[in-house]
Amino acid sequence: MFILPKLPYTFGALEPYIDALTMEIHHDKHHQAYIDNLNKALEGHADLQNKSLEYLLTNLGQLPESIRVAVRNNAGGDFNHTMFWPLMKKDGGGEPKGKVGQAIVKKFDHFDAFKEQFNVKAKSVFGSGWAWLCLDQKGDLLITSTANQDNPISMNLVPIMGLDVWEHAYYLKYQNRRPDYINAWWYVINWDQVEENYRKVN
Ligand code: MN3
Repeated sequence: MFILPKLPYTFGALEPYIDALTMEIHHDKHHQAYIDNLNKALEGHADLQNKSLEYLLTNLGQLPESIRVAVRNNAGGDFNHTMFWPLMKKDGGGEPKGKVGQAIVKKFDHFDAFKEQFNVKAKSVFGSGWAWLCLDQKGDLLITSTANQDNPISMNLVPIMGLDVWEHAYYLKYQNRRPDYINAWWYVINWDQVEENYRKVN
């Protein structure tokens, strides 16, 4: 059985950039629903119930066809949100230091150039999805996006930072203004967590 991880801060911790009610519904309702639906999909599949989310998402082609779409969407939803919560913190923001900061400057020349490219990617997701900073198989940084709850690990990439641009992540406060939400998100990003994710693979 998969269970909902605790939010590592209070619902209101990211105010005024992300409002408390959005955080509460996003975590307690949306994330919980992915977990409930994943557990339901895996009922009767004892061999898959104790696999990790990473295993499920990197072996989608091997799953029984009858549950493949449900697992793709809901294991993806669980994995993405579990990764997303610690990527934010109260009094976050600023520019990354450490190894990932160096790697970003090396790849994109300047932090602002990186930020601009990431913003363009996040704004251009059509419908629901995510923007990501990933490492490719050579260890090079790469900005990409996915639709729905797909995760780059299913495409042989390693995500180290991700931004949820589903409307449920911002609609209460920002309505149709996704670019305003994206701009606000840079004030709560937790670079320490991005650094930790980067160091796990570098
Ligand atoms: Mn979400």
